[in-house]
Amino acid sequence: MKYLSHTSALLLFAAFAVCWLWTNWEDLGSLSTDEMKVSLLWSLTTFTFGVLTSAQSSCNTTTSINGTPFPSLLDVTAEDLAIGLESGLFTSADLVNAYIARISDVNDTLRAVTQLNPDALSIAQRLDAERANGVVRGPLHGIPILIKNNIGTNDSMDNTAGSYALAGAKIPRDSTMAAKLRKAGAVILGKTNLSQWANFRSDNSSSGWSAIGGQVIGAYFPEQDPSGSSSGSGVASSLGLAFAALGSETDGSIISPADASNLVGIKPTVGLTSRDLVIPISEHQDTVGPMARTVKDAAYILSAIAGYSPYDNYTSAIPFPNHTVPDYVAACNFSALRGKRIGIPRNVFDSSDIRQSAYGAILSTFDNYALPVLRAAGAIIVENTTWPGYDIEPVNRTSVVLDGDFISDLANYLSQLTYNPQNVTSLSDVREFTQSYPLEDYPDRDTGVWDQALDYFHGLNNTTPEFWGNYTLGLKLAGPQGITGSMKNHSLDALVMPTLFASHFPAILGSPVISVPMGSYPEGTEVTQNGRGDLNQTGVGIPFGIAFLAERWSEERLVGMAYAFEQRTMVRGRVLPLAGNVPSTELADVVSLRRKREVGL
Ligand SMILES: *[C@@H]1O[C@H](CO)[C@@H](O)[C@H](O)[C@H]1NC(C)=O
Ligand SMILES: *[C@@H]1O[C@H](CO)[C@@H](O)[C@H](O)[C@H]1NC(C)=O
Ligand SMILES: *[C@@H]1O[C@H](CO)[C@@H](O)[C@H](O)[C@H]1NC(C)=O
Ligand SMILES: *[C@@H]1O[C@H](CO)[C@@H](O)[C@H](O)[C@H]1NC(C)=O
Ligand SMILES: *[C@@H]1O[C@H](CO)[C@@H](O)[C@H](O)[C@H]1NC(C)=O
Ligand SMILES: *[C@@H]1O[C@H](CO)[C@@H](O)[C@H](O)[C@H]1NC(C)=O
Ligand SMILES: *[C@@H]1O[C@H](CO)[C@@H](O)[C@H](O)[C@H]1NC(C)=O
Ligand SMILES: *[C@@H]1O[C@H](CO)[C@@H](O)[C@H](O)[C@H]1NC(C)=O
Ligand SMILES: *[C@@H]1O[C@H](CO)[C@@H](O)[C@H](O)[C@H]1NC(C)=O
Ligand SMILES: *[C@@H]1O[C@H](CO)[C@@H](O)[C@H](O)[C@H]1NC(C)=O
Ligand SMILES: *[C@@H]1O[C@H](CO)[C@@H](O)[C@H](O)[C@H]1NC(C)=O
Ligand SMILES: CC(=O)N[C@H]1CO[C@H](CO)[C@@H](O)[C@@H]1O
Repeated sequence: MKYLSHTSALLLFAAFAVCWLWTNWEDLGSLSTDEMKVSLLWSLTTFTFGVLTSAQSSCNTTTSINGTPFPSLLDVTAEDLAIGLESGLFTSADLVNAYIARISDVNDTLRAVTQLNPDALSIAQRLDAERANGVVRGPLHGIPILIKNNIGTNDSMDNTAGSYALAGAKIPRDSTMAAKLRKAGAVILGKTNLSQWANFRSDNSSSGWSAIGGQVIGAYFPEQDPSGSSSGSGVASSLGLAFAALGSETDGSIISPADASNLVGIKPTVGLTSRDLVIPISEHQDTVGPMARTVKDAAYILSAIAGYSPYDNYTSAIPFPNHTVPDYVAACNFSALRGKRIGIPRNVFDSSDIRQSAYGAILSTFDNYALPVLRAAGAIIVENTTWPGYDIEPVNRTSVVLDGDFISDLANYLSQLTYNPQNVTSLSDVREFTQSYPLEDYPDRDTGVWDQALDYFHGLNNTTPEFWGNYTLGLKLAGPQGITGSMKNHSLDALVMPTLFASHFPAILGSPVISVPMGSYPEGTEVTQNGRGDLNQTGVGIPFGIAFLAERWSEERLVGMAYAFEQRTMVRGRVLPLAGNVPSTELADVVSLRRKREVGL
């Protein structure tokens, strides 16, 4: 951008000079030789000055080299990166080096990345060599991506969910997610910090805190709560510490940090993406999805990671023929909202209490900005498509399901470890370790969630009758009395609501949600803190999003609508992180260093 403005200045100057010569050409003929000399000298001087200032500014900027513009890593898209890689402007190795430098630019303050992949550079070099030989695996070839530190890789990196109980543990192979990313040519750059155990441990912790990774901080406000549990993935993707990141969601863990970090988050249908060798909470609710800066970038990633996995039988429910998945990138269509009937489940989020709280700004942005945009794009807004089930969900119903699953699914995950340094095989083992290992910050950060699972619901797991009773009740509430019921009754194509309130019913039903940036807290917003009182949850400039949701397997339709909304609003470009949190290293820095090294300077 900076470079372009210098180019424009130069072009303007040149045009001005041509005009001047054109209009003064005849006069020039009548001038004396001395006058002509002075005049030409003047033109030459100003022109040279123009060239020099322009050249100097383009040297000073970190976005171009000798006039060749580089895309800004804060906002670069998959398509920009592919063009740069294909044209040889930069290599995948340059990208890895640039992103590693950007990670260290903000490492000490934001703690978004827990671990770098020591093999990232050699993997990138191998992918560069493939490209040089004419092999391009796909649109993500050579593009660095970060993954949440609960998605397993069989390499030098740990897979810990932020817990010392799993430090050093090894898995038998790459998780399906990691394998699919590698197959698509993406470079797994590192692991992102997260709310420990995906926020399934303590009643007194904070989003984005883990014993191993420390506290992630959001980039848009001092001590901003990054939300969770894919907190590091959110901050890293938002600041361009990689092209994008993978998160995982059980109830809000992709869309909430996407909300707080001005990102697009896709929480896929449970079963569309494999949970194989992902440290679990709940097989009935967990899902892995992209957190990216644009809908199309998220769609590129979703296309790469979606699909059948022999290691996760929930993926065998994918309804598309022959283990294929839709082309989510092709679904990005500017006209996708035209004629669509979109409902609003007001009873889930609209109350005078919320309107009078700091969250009121979200509701007014939703009503006064987002809904008019949707209408102008041709959508038919169906007001108040209430979800009766939302108001009658019994207390602790969700806990019974998540606790029951966690007890069974964690034991199953631990049984697959090929190296288990702490010999933990059950939730009881993990609790015992956590309560006795000083760096786990117990008892200040308690183990309340596990205490409920093990003590209050003594004997629970996901085969017991109480589990099934609560699980099937949830499906009724979130389905016929919620998402699918309201869609059927009002012939809807989708539902929308502020992201902050959107996760719960899709979590229960296993249905998808896409969050897109919608705005940020305005001047005058009260600063409020998280439950623990150590992070700021609301404050001027903190971003928030709008969520698009529908029935299971409806991602293709939702991607279209989310894209159509994004293209008309482009909120991400207007809501900026605090300047001090933006990493300074850009591609041009890395490329010019490499070129100097190559010519032996
Ligand atoms: C992050 O900071 C820590 C402590 O200052 C340092 O040990 C580590 O190497 C840094 N990581 C990166 C990726 O720069
Ligand atoms: C997992 O990593 C180990 C150590 O590098 C290697 O020996 C093993 O073959 C890998 N497993 C698979 C399935 O790639
Ligand atoms: C997956 O396997 C479990 C246990 O064998 C079974 O109960 C469940 O119905 C299967 N799910 C799907 C989607 O096939
Ligand atoms: C699915 O695969 C089978 C066997 O390879 C093929 O005959 C059939 O045409 C495919 N169907 C679709 C819809 O692609
Ligand atoms: C929404 O519908 C419910 C039930 O039909 C009704 O009680 C409520 O007043 C409506 N709210 C709005 C904002 O229209
Ligand atoms: C785990 O078990 C192994 C084998 O029984 C043993 O050698 C090791 O000391 C145990 N580690 C811990 C932390 O208990
Ligand atoms: C919760 O954390 C806060 C902040 O560290 C601490 O002051 C408080 O004592 C903790 N509460 C419990 C019940 O441990
Ligand atoms: C929910 O669980 C907690 C324990 O975690 C318990 O104290 C509370 O009584 C339960 N509530 C209901 C309504 O069962
Ligand atoms: C689940 O609980 C049942 C009943 O208490 C028990 O028989 C079974 O072994 C448990 N299964 C697991 C995986 O813990
Ligand atoms: C849900 O679980 C609780 C606690 O175990 C149990 O008392 C209740 O009956 C269950 N509900 C259903 C609908 O099965
Ligand atoms: C919250 O924001 C205020 C004002 O910007 C700042 O002074 C404070 O350090 C932040 N953190 C907390 C935990 O209040
Ligand atoms: C790569 C990175 O940022 N790692 C940091 C994550 O947080 C821990 C704890 O604060 C640091 O020690 C790491 O350096």
